[in-house]
Amino acid sequence: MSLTLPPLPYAYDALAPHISSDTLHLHYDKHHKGYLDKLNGMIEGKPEAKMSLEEIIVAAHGDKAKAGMFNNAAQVWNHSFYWNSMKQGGGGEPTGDLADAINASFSNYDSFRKEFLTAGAGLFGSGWLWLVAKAGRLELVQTGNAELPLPGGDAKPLFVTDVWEHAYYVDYQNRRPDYLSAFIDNLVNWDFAAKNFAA
Ligand code: MN3
Repeated sequence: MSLTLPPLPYAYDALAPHISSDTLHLHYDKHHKGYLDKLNGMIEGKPEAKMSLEEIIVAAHGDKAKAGMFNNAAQVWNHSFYWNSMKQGGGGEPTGDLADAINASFSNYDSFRKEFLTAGAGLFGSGWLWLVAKAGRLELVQTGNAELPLPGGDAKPLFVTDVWEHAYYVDYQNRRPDYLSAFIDNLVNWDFAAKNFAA
């Protein structure tokens, strides 16, 4: 049985003008689906074909012989998490427990926002910027390439920002900082982050 992609949780033009329909078509239809198709090809006829996506990620992580499988599986998972990390009319300050946790961990929302922008701009090459909850505190975590806070591990992801160039190049060319501000000010889905925080 092969794995399938969850549908994009909104219309292709829902995030415009911050992320264009062209970018979402390219990113979801080509990149995300590309990772899934490669993964399905790799697991066909193997024990992994009977595992969940999360089980494949954990089993292949750190195994050099399964680096390709890990990379494609993690990229499938990361992108699904990324789509849910954004919404139309998102961004701005969170409320409730999440706001309290942001204040406790980063002093205040403005410091959090500044750290987010600095961490995203400072991530060299391709990767992901995560807000995670770890032992009751929130942290911004950068990961390279397909790496992620492992499912079932001690860091629980709340939201993620894709900082691979394909996520922003069509709309922002090399202006990654502009993409990062659009993400945090206009797109981040705090409801999704709050649901993950409470889980
Ligand atoms: Mn991507």
